Amino acid sequence: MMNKSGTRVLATLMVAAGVMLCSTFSHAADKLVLGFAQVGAESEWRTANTESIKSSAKEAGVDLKFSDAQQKQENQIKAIRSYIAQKVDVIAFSPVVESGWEPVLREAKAAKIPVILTDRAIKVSDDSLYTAFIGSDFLEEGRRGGRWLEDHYKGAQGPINIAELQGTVGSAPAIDRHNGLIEVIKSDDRFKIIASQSGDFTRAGGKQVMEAMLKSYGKQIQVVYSHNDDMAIGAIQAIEEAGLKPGKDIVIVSFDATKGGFQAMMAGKMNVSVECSPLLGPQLMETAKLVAAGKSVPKRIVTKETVFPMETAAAAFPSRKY
Ligand code: GYE
Repeated sequence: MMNKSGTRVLATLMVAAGVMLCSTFSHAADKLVLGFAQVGAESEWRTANTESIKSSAKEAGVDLKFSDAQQKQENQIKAIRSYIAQKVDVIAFSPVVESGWEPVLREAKAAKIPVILTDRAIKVSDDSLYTAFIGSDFLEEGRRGGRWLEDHYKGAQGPINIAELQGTVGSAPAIDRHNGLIEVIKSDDRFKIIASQSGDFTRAGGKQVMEAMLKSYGKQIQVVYSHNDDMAIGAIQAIEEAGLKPGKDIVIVSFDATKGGFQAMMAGKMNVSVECSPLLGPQLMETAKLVAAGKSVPKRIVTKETVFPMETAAAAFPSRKY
């Protein structure tokens, strides 16, 4: 038998449960609002990444607010601030560079808006400034490029001169694809990086830097280690215009494995492309929904990837999605 106060407690509990149910239901009826601050449209990889985010938001019924920072950190910071002002449910962004994010992320935290990083990592002293990071392991990608070189030049005599086309200065993929290569070749003194410069991940940048490097080093260059396919494609043009054969006179190692990269490999002009998947949209939507519902998610979600040497390109090409 329940006494009077017991009945009151039960009634209070039922009301509370009712309120909780109502708020859960009304929340579920609302669309999740996700503010996404994209880097730009600098490469084929990036275009595929944007497309993946937009189409998976639509499929997942997420209200996506999207902005393009034209490869400028200040624009990305502005976009994040505007998402905070609009009180979106979740903010996601692909940080153009690694450093300089603490102030704006502290603002998001103060506004209790969870932040998910996609594609590129950041350097912050306080890890609680973001909830999760979904993307590739660029250091491992760099090692894969380095290991392919070790394999390709097994038993060959040195020196093997490398010209490096770096991605955007200060960006996680540029830093880590460089460091991954160094890690593998540092114990093999045949390999020498004789030139290294940024082409900002663009085709035009790759072509321009390659032209200058060919002028300074000419036939001394045996390998081009390009941080993405777009710059490699630009470099291939410069090499051909200089009367040399890319893929033969100069070995081309690249990253992303986009359709453009595959076409270059099938034409025999690019020797290998280390895969980096831009198809992060579905995982982002899934994670954003969990985070908005207060569920815990893994801090680090690593993308699955492989390596495509040119001999494998024709067979793999038909099933490539970007
Ligand atoms: O490799 C490059 C793009 O962050 C992984 O950015 C991405 C890189 C990608 O511009 O093509």
